[in-house]
Amino acid sequence: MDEGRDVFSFPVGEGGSARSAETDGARRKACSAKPNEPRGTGRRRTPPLARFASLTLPYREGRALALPLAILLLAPLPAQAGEPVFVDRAGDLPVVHVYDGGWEHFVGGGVAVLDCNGDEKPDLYVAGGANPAALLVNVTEGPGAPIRFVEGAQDGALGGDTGVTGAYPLDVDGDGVLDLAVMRVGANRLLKGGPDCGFTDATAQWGFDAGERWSTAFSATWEPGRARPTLAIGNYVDRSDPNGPFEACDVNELHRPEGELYGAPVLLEPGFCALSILFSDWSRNGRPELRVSNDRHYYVRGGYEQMWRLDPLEERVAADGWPRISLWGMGIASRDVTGDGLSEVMLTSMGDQLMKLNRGDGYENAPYSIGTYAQRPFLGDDGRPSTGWHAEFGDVDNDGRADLFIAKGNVDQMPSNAMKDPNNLLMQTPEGIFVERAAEAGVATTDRARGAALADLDGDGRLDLVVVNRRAPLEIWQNATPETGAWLAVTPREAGPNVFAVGAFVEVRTARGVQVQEITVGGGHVGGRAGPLHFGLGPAEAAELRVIWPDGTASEWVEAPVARRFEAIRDGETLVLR
Ligand SMILES: [Ca+2]
Ligand SMILES: [Ca+2]
Ligand SMILES: [Ca+2]
Ligand SMILES: [Ca+2]
Repeated sequence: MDEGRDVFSFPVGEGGSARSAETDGARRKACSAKPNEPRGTGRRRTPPLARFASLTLPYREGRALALPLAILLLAPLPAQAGEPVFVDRAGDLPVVHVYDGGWEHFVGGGVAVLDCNGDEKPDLYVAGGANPAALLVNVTEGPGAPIRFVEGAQDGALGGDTGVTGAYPLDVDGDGVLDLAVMRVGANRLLKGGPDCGFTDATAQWGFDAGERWSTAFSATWEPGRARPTLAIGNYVDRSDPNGPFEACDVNELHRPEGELYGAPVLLEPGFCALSILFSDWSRNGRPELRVSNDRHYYVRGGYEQMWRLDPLEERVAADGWPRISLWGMGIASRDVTGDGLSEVMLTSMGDQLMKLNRGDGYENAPYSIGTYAQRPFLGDDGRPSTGWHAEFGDVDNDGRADLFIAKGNVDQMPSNAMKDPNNLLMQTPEGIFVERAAEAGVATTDRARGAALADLDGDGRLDLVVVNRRAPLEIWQNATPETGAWLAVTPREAGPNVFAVGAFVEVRTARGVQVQEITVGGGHVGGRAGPLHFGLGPAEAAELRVIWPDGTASEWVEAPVARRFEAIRDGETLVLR
């Protein structure tokens, strides 16, 4: 494979039309078209739900609210207190960090956010592709002070590692210190976290089969009774396939612990060129499943979005609520948006970015009017379809409603898609509609964005933003939104081995209702975040919270401090907050 060859620019026969996500049988048929056959007429199909005048949003306590969406959309959007504003802090970085490299780094470019020195300031481990990965240690003076980083030590296991596509923080060995799972083109690594952001390579010590594949996705869950998390690795194209790269997707891997070590990986077959995977208890039945989002660009035909059950290990099929859909899957975000406690998913792709509403036993496409499809650049005169990568929900203005960031950018020089493709900051309105505010907020940059993260880097209660770009410098944005609402940031902890309670659901209750977030490891685009769950609380002056632990036990509701970051430690049926 020539590194310089733009294998992403094969003729797609779109005629400039939007590459809409698949929604029904008629459109699924297009999946089986040869790559150079025209797909569709170039006209947007209305997603099925948008044909209806109202969207029924399930609410807590079994109440249903019929929302006259069409009427709401005709009315002017209500004034939002505190429009989002971000301040550019990239110029203060100690290094100019760029994700770069040939074909194998057209994808990837993730960032892991974790506090690696215990000072409660989130630090960054940023993939570099052909460039060395960077460890950036947060030295911001305090809440509201300009966000500052220094370079972390590049000795030891970090060692200026190249070939890194991304990384995820998690505590593999249950010692209460976050470790790193590093995804690479070639052997992956498990790095054990130590004091002062020191990491040691524990790949062999933990018996982990590092492989030699092109890894682009990761997720982890704790299966009952196990001493270590079960790790899943998503792999992209099989570089050793002489008939590749098209229709040459590699298999994915499930690494189950045997005692305190990992056994040989179980291969998840078929693989369809995964670019994001996520363990989530999406149906809230206590049994997390593995969602795999796959890139149709390389599987070309026959592939689809996958969902694996763990026990027994098997794929969901159409007969149990899993119709086959195909998209150019790049990233997964997960959050309950409708208020029923079930997490929606946001799947990034080329053209339409697809939000799927969770109905408990399956999903349906969100109506087009929800505002998250973001299929073309909203700025400039390039009308070609967008390319979406990392997606993340976070309440940027703390009004109590999750907003959505999507990193956008051309694969490299793909002529079918926009070259100047601004990132999206989609702010959720009280009606549950998302409206574009990236330009107003100052974050609508048009470099080839890949990974990203929303995290409160200065501890002021407002989520800041990190964006990793291919062939352009890392961006740091400090949230300076005025008049934001109340907030809290909570880190649940319990006795090991699953110290950080991955798989727990945290509920926060105010006068306005209950919000829920699941603690997950995975998703995004080759990057994730560990640390407090951030809840915006709007006008609330008081809040209660409870934790539904991974074993299904629900704690009592306890009064939660507002405007504070704290731990919620499991103590029998209650919580100790500190
Ligand atoms: Ca730190
Ligand atoms: Ca650890
Ligand atoms: Ca919000
Ligand atoms: Ca902040």
